[in-house]
Amino acid sequence: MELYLNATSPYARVARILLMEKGLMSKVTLMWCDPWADDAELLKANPAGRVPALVTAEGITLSESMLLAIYLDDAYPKTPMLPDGQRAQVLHLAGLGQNLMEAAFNIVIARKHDGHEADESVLGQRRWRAVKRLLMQLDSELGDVPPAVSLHLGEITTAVALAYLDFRLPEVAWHCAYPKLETWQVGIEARASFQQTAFT
Ligand SMILES: N[C@@H](CCC(=O)N[C@@H](CS)C(=O)NCC(=O)O)C(=O)O
Repeated sequence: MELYLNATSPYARVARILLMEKGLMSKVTLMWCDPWADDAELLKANPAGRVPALVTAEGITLSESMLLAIYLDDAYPKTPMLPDGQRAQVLHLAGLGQNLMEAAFNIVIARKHDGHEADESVLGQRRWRAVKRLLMQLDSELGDVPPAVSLHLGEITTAVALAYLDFRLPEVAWHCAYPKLETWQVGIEARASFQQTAFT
């Protein structure tokens, strides 16, 4: 398999962590690229020009981090990331994490193109309200959950989204507002798959 990625994409980090947690890294070549530069090889793998993109061992191209997760669990069932019997709960958490990632990413991209004034636009304010509501909900759901023994897609997506906030929007300072959520996050971030994929 080939995984197209860069070091700053939260979506690509989710895909890489999935591969690591499932013990599949020896089957994957990491194809580092700049998705913003219309990289020709990336465009072949994903005409949208977005990372992550995965080329399967059979040469089938896949995009969208959540779809990659579904494919990987189906093709390589060992260490499932969408375990049977917990699927609704896992997908629920993955949705919250993905929405947090999306809101934060859109704030960052809007700022990159239009400056910090973008935060004041109708869409910018809507994104910020979403970030605040999602953090509150994640704290209420995860604040008392003990650190995971084996990770699932919901935990990976949420922990990467929180790490992305620290990386790109540290002013959110969610650690102070939600110390119990911070304890949960610290437990997940201690894992080798998170340590080895830290944002740079
Ligand atoms: N929904 C997609 C989002 C992927 C995405 O937005 N990736 C960004 C990097 S964080 C990208 O490649 N952006 C380049 C572009 O939009 O042209 C997923 O879950 O994989």
